[in-house]
Amino acid sequence: KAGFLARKIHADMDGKKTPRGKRGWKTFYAILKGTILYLQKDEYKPDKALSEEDLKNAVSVHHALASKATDYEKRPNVLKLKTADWRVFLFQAQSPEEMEAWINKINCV
Ligand code: I3P
Repeated sequence: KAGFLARKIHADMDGKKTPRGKRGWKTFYAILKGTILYLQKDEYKPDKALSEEDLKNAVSVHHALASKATDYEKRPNVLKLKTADWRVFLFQAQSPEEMEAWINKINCV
């Protein structure tokens, strides 16, 4: 599964609220491959190697939980991802259908 997602980092690895200055929304081209959600700055190009930044932004969704972010009302089509290492991300999809598709794919990993 792949497509554009806007990401907001809500909590860091210790489960603590991500500090101000690092809480902004940023759009990525997301690709779910196996148990890894890759977040690339640019659209996927088969021949291009992943940059160091792409690798840093990659998230393991193994034992993670995705759900609709019902408590977040500022943007539509937002899902919440809680990872096994207690990070929390919000991801905004481009439609309600895309949001559902991402939630299902992530939870079926
Ligand atoms: C954040 C940025 C986010 C905002 C967040 C700010 O600032 O403006 O868009 O979240 O508010 O802290 P920065 O880019 O300096 O980290 P919303 O879009 O959800 O309002 P928050 O701290 O209340 O999450």
